[in-house]
Amino acid sequence: MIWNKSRECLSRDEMRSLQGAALSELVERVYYNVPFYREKMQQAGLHPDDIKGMDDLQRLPFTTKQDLRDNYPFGLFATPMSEIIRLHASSGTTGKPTVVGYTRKDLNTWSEVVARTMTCAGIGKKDIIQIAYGYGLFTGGLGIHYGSEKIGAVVIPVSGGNTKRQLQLLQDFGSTAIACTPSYALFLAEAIEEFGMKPEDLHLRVGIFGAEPWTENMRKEIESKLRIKAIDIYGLSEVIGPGVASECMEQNGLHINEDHFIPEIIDPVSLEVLPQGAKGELVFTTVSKEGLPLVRYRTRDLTRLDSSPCACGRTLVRMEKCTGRSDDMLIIRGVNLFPSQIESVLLEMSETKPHYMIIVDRKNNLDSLQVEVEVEEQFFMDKISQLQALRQKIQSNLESALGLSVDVKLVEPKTIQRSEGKAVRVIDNRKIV
Ligand code: DLL
Repeated sequence: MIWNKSRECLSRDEMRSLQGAALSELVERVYYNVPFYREKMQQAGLHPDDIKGMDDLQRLPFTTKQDLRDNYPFGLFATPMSEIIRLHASSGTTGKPTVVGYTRKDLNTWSEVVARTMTCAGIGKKDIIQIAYGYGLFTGGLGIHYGSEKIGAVVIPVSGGNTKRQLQLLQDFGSTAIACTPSYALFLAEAIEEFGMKPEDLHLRVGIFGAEPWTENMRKEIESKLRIKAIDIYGLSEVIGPGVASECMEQNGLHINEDHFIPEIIDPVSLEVLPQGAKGELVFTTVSKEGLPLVRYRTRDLTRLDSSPCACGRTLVRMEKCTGRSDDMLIIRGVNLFPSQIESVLLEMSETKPHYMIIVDRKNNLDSLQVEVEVEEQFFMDKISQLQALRQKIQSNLESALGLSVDVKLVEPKTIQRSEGKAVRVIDNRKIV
């Protein structure tokens, strides 16, 4: 089954000409509606008439997360707010999140691309899908929700966490498909054993896992422990959310919905476009989005592209499973985290020094986040209860800024190793890559 043959099975030439036409239309739209893009194009000596097709894509300037931050919250929107009907957000590099706005057409596009993702994974009308991605500002829950409704599956909008209830629903409602992060899938697999349940008692047959990097080994473990097919799905809020790319049943690269999101691979240092097949940073131009269209958006995700034919019949280019990034963003329990977010919380507090170490671990398939923080000498002279209160204060400030639980450990001044070059702020013991 293919959801939309007229888009997913075009010849390479047909796709390129469709993309080219959509690209020149997009450039015209952003030039006249978004001052940021107009200025950047003018600085580059470009006018919309110069962008006639795909050959001109490389002439356009890049857009970064910093640009979104500089124009926080709605400065890059290309339609009036009256046309926007939904907002989502993801972590920014410091205090402010990255905000994404959708028009009604954008929500329809999103449902369409997620419906393709579901179909890619062999999920259809007869399935009961348990959506255990978080609902809320994060795009995972609601994104998969609308796509699942579009294909006509039975949707269980349980959201993330509450493992006992997840297990109960899996059993009582007979869920045949599950959507969550791959690490949570492994956690569930172990919880099933702990609760004395057996995977063969469940009806689960497939899972769509993403929002964080995972390895082939994790896939094998999930597939054998849960006795399901584990499909990798990729997306990012800025571009739309889930639905950007998905593996098909061949499990050999993720088909990118390139009629909506044109991919390029660049060298993250020289910013040169790399030839097909080379590994580099993935860049997207969203040609059909209205609310927040992005021109050559640097995802920071590292991968390579392959447009050779796929046995499934889709001709959409495939990206290799993504395992690394060209920046320092961490993904902990599916939540994006930049070390700079922690730093900005600590800098705002007079009691702490901006010396800290982030220690990430994965125990029983759940990520844990510990932050060691240096505090002023005097606090170690104080009563233990005062030290405890300070620890609690830092912890709750961090937790509310990050949306993640954090274990804070206070250490005396000068105990965190100073580095002579680039500061090492993160020890990641998870070994995902
Ligand atoms: O994680 C959207 C999503 C939700 C995708 C549910 C798949 C399933 P953000 O929170 O903006 O959006 O995080 C985007 O997560 O740039 C990647 O670094 C990482 N990421 C997402 N999917 C994958 C994946 C959602 N399958 C960031 N493999 C992206 C590796 C992934 N990394």
